[in-house]
Amino acid sequence: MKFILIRPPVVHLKADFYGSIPGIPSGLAYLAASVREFGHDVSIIDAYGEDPHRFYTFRKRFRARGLTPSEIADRVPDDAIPGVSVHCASEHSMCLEIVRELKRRNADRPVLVGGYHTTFVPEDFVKAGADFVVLGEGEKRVPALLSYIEGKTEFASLDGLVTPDFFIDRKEKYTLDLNSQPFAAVDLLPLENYWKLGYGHGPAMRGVRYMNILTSRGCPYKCSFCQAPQMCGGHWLAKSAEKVLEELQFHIDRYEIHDFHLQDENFAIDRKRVEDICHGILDRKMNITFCFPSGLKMETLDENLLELLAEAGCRYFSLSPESGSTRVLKLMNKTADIQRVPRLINKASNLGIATCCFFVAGTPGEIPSDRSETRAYIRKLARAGVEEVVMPIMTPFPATPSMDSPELQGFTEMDDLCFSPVWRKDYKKLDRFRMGTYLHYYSTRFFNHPIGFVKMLGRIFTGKCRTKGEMTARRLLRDSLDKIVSIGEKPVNP
Ligand code: B12
Ligand code: SF4
Repeated sequence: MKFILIRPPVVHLKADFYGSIPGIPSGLAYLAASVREFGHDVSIIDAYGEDPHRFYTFRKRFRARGLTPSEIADRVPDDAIPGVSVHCASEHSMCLEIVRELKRRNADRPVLVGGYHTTFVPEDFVKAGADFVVLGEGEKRVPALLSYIEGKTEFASLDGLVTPDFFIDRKEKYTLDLNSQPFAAVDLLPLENYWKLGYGHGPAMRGVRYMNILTSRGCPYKCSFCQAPQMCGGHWLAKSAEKVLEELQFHIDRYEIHDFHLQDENFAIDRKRVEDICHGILDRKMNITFCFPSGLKMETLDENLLELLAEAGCRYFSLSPESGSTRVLKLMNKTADIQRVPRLINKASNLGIATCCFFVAGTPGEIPSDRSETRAYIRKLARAGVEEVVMPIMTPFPATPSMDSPELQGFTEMDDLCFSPVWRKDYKKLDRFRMGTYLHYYSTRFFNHPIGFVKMLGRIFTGKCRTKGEMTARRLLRDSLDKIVSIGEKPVNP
């Protein structure tokens, strides 16, 4: 059966300055590989990757990049089953529109929907015309569903599925044996377009080939603002060190890749596995660099492990203290020992690894003294050598305790759930705090690490970026140019 996976264009609120980290859709490529193993003819329409420099206005308030819903539908032949992938809340309306467009073109053809975000809000997609919304991981569920559509299996055997008539909850959450899964089908993606961009999930350089891979999935922690506990049921699944080394070698041999972005939510939970991977990279003389754009858990690191990671080629990682106030960390149900972070940052800096720290402003219950503590803590990190700090403003996500928080009400649509929630009553105050904190961070960095600061400016200029912030500065310049070139595009569904 012909199955076409659709990655929507990247969409974000025009007002959300931070809302559009573009990157290789690796989750989709892993899914495509698994479905292909069942003998289906799988392809991917990567609506962002195919035309990443084209901007258009979507529903007045949003900016989209890539193909329009109508252009996407044009590319789906009548004999193929389309499957729309919805990664995050900001893609909600865009994906509804893609579903509607597909149904307008051919009402009889089943349309599938799945992805991280839809797992929590499947109903809207069914209302828009989707015939099947797959909940959770797709590797087993999509082949089973295609087999049902082909008339080969019974409906009763399906799991984790929403249709106009049924809601079948997931019996299993994150139970896949990752070692038995194929490597991502990145051959179905416009990789050259991504490499030409000069930005990715982790710091990337124009023309330098890199690959996003996942060596593990899930997370055993239960932070109150995060959907991961619901998505993965508290499980953490990992590929063996041997399998990870095989995957790295595959990309080195096939695509001449020497830089990897490891996107795991929790790469280092199993210390022995990390050590085996690092020793394997060194023993096999892979000569690679790698980074952790989704972050490492501070509890899983110490100075010895950092030395080994650096020797194996680690060049960047982020940590998520989230707040400098232990009171706020409790409110978040975050089990983070933030006192160890400055030491880890300092060690990483001495080893030549660039580091980033993530914070969230505006946790319900946060008071001015908490924000002062956070700011003071960030200055401490700046002195320790952290090379960038990122501070989104808290937004609620479906199925998290934060979603019910009275302080986090006021959004009108799912698409408003982004890292600059302009609809929050206290948004202006929080945004001022965020901007002020960036100023504190950069001035402390400038006074304590003037050479590092000047080098940073040099890298933004030359494009040899070490951090996401440097890369983002370049991207914003490039985006401005693209927007000028794209002026005159007809707005879609204004
Ligand atoms: C890697 C990653 C990215 C990468 C790759 C994105 C991609 N499109 O693949 C990049 C860097 C590009 C990215 C960008 C963003 N991301 Co992101 N990302 C992740 C991360 C860390 C891992 C995702 C992953 O690969 N998981 C493993 C794979 C196998 O799972 P999966 O992708 O969900 O796919 C499985 C299922 O969902 C399903 N499935 C997927 N597609 C389909 C399609 C069909 C038809 C079917 C049936 C099934 C199906 O099957 C797949 C295999 O099991 C998650 C965190 C997490 N907890 O997962 C955040 C996460 C999903 N991202 C998030 C966000 C907010 C963003 C951004 C908006 C950030 C920003 N401010 O710009 C941008 C959006 C850009 C965009 N539109 O692509 C949030 C989403 C929250 C929400 N509900 O809105 C998360 C949860 C992180 C977080 N806690 O904040 N992201
Ligand atoms: S924020 Fe990170 S540590 Fe906390 S539950 Fe989510 S993925 Fe796990």
